[in-house]
Amino acid sequence: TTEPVPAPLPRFPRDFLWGVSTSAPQIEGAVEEDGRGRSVWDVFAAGAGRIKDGSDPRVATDHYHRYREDVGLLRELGVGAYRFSVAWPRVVPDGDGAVNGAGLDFYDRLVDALLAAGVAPVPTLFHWDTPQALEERGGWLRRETAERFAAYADVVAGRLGDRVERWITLNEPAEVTLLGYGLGQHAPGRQLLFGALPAAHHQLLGHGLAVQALRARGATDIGIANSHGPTWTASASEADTEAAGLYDLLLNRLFAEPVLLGRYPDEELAALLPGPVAEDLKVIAEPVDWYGINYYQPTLVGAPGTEGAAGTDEITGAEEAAGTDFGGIRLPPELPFAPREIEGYPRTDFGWPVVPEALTELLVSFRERYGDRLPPVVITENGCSYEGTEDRERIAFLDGHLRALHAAMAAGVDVRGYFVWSLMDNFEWAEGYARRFGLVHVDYATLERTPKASYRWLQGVLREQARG
Ligand code: GBH
Repeated sequence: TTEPVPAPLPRFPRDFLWGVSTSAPQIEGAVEEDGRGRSVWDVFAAGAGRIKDGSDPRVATDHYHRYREDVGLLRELGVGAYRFSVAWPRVVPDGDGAVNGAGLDFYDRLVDALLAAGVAPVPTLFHWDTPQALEERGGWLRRETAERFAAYADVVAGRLGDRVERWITLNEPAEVTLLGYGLGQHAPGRQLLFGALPAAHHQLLGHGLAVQALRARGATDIGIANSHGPTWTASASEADTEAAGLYDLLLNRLFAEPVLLGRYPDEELAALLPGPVAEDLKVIAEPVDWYGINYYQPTLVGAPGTEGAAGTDEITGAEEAAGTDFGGIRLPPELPFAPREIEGYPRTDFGWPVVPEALTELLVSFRERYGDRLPPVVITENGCSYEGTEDRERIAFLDGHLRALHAAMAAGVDVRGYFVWSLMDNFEWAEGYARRFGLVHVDYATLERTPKASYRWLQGVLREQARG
């Protein structure tokens, strides 16, 4: 079959930052090597039935041993930047106390290899791998964890700060709160529902304290990577409008507004949070140099109830009582909102709707909501899961989202960079290795890396953008 020749992408600014993202627990493996401590994901995955394909992150893509090859793939791809995460339990095995020099050495080697390849390192300090020892003392439900996180941030900046310019504090505290502490479908597997809210506050506090620690080490280019997507309302009914508003509050505004505006979006909700909240907000609102957004899809939300709830099409009464299926996540029926199926768009292998224009909508709405309080934006993750190495669907996905991003920029949103999730197939959390988000295919039997069609495509885009 002859494929239509795709129209060239619009031109992005010369200094636009092009990158790809990964995270330590999803790629590194080597979980017991060189003094690394256990993370909540090691422990969670070891529990029966937690990971859908019965796998675990012990080997993952073996990046810890193969990072030189992976840096070669980055160089060949032609990206200007690589977003990876530093594993907290590699650097501070117990989360508190002794620093593991051998763990820091790995990131030191990685950063040097990246710089030698002409790729700017963009470390994220926390991508969900809390040291298990801290979790056993309450994890992010406790204030102490925020303080320990800042101490760890200081250690990493002390070692890498002479070569790293851009830093990211946290990845998606919303997911850790909801999936990890609220619903128990991610590590640490706690099912506290609204009792998970302290984990949101303490992560945000940890972010603010880490910004201060990085600044004290001279860092001038700091951001956070929050997950956001537009919330679409199922109908104009009062019940649906209220439910969608609450969802938007919890998944978008709760994590954006403390950072950008120095306040929580709702008084009642703020009253549920621990600590001297007003004082903490001053720390949380420590200015960032840019705001990172991970975008995957919009969410259509209505009031709970059976009608039209996502995944209920062919479901029996008993299954329905267990809740609705939300992109692989089971939501319990007692939540005050219910995601619905979005009809009329293609879907990824994961079942997530592909809606590029919702990225434009999201960015324009952020600009409208937050005005000049919104610093320059970087898309710190965007991508999709599809099988195979001739991944035309991934190319269409990325092409569509880059056009949507450009449209937001043309509409006046200051966007400085775009990172594809992910460089290579990896450990997709509770899904195990079954979902493939990579530009590079990984054969998990041999750990062989094979660039997919999308990798070649992006390589062409980057060459094209670099010209003229
Ligand atoms: C990110 O989280 C993570 O940062 C990254 O580690 C992970 O590998 C990657 O994305 C891919 O999952 O039912 O269609 O509405 C993603 C956060 C929140 C995105 C839930 C998808 C539900 C899809 N996700 N959302 S849908």
